[in-house]
Amino acid sequence: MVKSIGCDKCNEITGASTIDLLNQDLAKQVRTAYDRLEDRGMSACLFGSGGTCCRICNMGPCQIIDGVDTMLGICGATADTVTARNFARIIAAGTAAHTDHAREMVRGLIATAKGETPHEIKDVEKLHRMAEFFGIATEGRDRNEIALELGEKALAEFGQQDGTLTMLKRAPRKQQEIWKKLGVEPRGIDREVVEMMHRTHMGVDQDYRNIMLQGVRCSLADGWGASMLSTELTDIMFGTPVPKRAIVDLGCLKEDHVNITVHGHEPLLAESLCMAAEDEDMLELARKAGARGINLAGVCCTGNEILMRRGIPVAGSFIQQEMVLATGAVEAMVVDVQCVMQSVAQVVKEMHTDIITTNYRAKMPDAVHIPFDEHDALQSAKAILRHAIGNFKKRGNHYIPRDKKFDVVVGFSHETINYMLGGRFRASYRPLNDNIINGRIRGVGAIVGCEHFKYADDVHFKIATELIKNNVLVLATGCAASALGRRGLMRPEAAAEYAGPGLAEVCETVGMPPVLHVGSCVDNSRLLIALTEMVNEGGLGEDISELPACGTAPLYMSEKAVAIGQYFVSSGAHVIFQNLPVQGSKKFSEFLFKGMKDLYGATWDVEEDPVKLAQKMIRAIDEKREALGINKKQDRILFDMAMRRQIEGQALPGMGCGGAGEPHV
Ligand code: NFS
Ligand code: SF4
Repeated sequence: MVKSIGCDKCNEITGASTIDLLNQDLAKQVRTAYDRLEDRGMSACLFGSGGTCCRICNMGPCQIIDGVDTMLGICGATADTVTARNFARIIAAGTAAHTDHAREMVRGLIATAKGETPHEIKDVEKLHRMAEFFGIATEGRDRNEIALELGEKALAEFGQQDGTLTMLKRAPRKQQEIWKKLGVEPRGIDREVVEMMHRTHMGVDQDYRNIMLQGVRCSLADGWGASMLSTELTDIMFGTPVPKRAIVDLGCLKEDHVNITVHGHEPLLAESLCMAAEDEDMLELARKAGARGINLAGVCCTGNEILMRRGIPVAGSFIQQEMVLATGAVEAMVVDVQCVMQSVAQVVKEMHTDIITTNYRAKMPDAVHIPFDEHDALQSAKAILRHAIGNFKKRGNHYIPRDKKFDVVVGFSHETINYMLGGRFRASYRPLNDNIINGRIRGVGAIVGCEHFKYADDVHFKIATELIKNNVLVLATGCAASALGRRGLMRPEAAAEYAGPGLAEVCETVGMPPVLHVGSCVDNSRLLIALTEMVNEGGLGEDISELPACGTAPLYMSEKAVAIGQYFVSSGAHVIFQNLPVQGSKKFSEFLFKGMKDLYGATWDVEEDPVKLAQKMIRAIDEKREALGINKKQDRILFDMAMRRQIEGQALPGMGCGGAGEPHV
C-alpha cells in the first residue's frame, strides 16, 4: 500500500484525499498500481528506457549499445536508428489514438447534423468560423446543412492522400513556410500514421534525421489535424467552454446518490450519459432504488471534457482511477477508450461496483459490456444507467473522503482567454501581449499530459508554483490540469497565495486563477491556437518560436503525450519532459535536444527535478524576452483605479453563475 503520494507539505496543503482514503480499512484491501510497482521489485530495463531495444523483426529482440561495434542489431542497425524508430513509433501510436478519437467526433457531428443523435449544433458561431476555413458557404443555410458539409469535408481529411490539411492554414505564416520548405506538411491524417509505421518497419528508413522528418509530419497531423478537428467539432456540437465553477477530487462522490463515474476520452458517451441522467424516468428509477438522485462524475480526460463544458465534477485523474473505486461508493464506472487500467476490473471484484465497457474497440475480462450506439445514444445511455442504478441497493461498506474537495474555476478555451483579458466588446489577445511586454506576466507555461506512479504526486504542483511565483501564467490540460486543480491552484484566490506580484495583480483584477484549465489532451490544440493568436496580435515576434512560452508534460505516461510534445516542438514551442526514452543514442538525443532548433526553431529537453525543470522553463522564457528586447528591468506600473475598473467591467462573463458547481443531477 502506498505510504505517501507527495511531500508532507503538499499533503497538508491538499488535505490529500487519496491518502485519507488509503488509510481506510476498505481501501487497504485493494491492490493498487503502487502495490504492483512494489511487487515487481525490479528496476526498468536500461535498453527499454534508453530506447535501444529493438523488436521490430523476429531476428531480435536486439539490445544495442551505442558505439559498441559488437552490440549492433543483427541487421546492423545502430543505436541512432533504433532509438529514432522507437521514438517515431511512439508518436505514431499517440497520433493514432487522437486520430481515432477525432474520427468518432467527426462522425458524431455528421450523425447529429442528420438528426440521428439526441445532440444538436450548439455553437453556431464556431460552426460558421470552421465552415469558412473549409470554404463552405454559410449564407442563408441551415446550421445542420452546414454542419453536414463540414463533417464530410473533415472526415475526408482522414483518408486524404495528397495536398495539405485545412487547419494548417491557421498556423503563423512563418511556421507554415518552414513546414513547406522541409516537406513536412501532412497530406492526410491516416496517411501519416501509416507511413510512419511503414518507414519504421525493418529495413526501410535507417537515417534518424529522415525518420524524424516523418515523425514531425505525423505529429502535425495530430496537433493541427486530428486533435484540432476533434476540439473544434466537439465544441460545435456540445458548446465551447466558458468559465464555470466546479469541484474536483474524490469528495465529489455523494453518499445518498447513485454514483456513476465515466472514464475514457470520447465525449459522445459522456454527454449522452449527462442527458440521460437528467431524464425523469431515470431519476424516478433512482428514487425507487432508495437514492436521492444520480451523481455523475468524470475520470481522466472524458472527465475534463464534461467538466469544461458542463461543470460536472472530476472524481479523479489517471492515478486516482483505482482510488475512485476503492471508495466502495461507486455503482458503476462506465468506460470507453484510452487510459483505462485493466486493474479497475480487479479492484471491484469483491464490491458491488461494475465496470461497464461500452465500445467494441475496448473490452476487458471481468467487465460488463453494454454497447453504446451513438445513433441510439439516449437509449444506450439509459441502458447503462439502469444497470448502474440496479447496483445502488447492493452498496456495502464504503468511505467517501469528505472535506477534501476543491473548488476550481475551469473552462478557459482560447476564445475565453481572448475575451477574458480583452473584454467582451474588444476581444483580443492585446492585453495579454501587453502584460507580457510590460513584464507583469513574464510568459506562458503550459503544463500538460499525464501522471504516473513512479513519481510523487506533487510534481505538477511544484512546477506550477515555481512558474507562477515567477509571474509565468500557467495553462494546463489533461490529468496535469486535474492534479493542479486538486491542489488548489485553480481557485482565483491562489493568485494571492502563490503568484508573483505582477501575475497576481493581473489575476486579481480579472478574477482569474493563475493556472487556467484549458481542457482535455486533445484540447492541447487550443494552446496551438492561443499561441498563434499571440503571434498574430503583434509585438511578440513573427512565429511561435519567438514567443516567451514553454511547455512541459512532466509525468508523461501515454504515447499521446509524446505526440503532443512533438507537435509543439514541430510548431516552434520549446518542450521539457522529465525523461524520454532516447538517451541510449547520443546522436539522436543531440538531434532532439539541439539539432531540431535549426529546423523548427524549438527543441526538446529533459530535466528530472521538478523545480529545476520549472527554472529551465523560466530560463527559456527569459531567453525569448531577451531576444524580443522586452527583458529590460522596468518600473512596474501598478494598475490605477481607472485601469482596474476598465478591466473589471469586462472580466469573465459567465463567472459567478452556476453556484458552487454542485453536481446538477
Ligand atoms: Ni492525456 Fe487523457 Fe490522462 Fe495522460 Fe491519459 S487521460 S488524453 S493520456 S493519462 S493526460
Ligand atoms: Fe534486431 Fe534489426 Fe530486427 Fe531490430 S530490425 S530486431 S535491430 S535485427
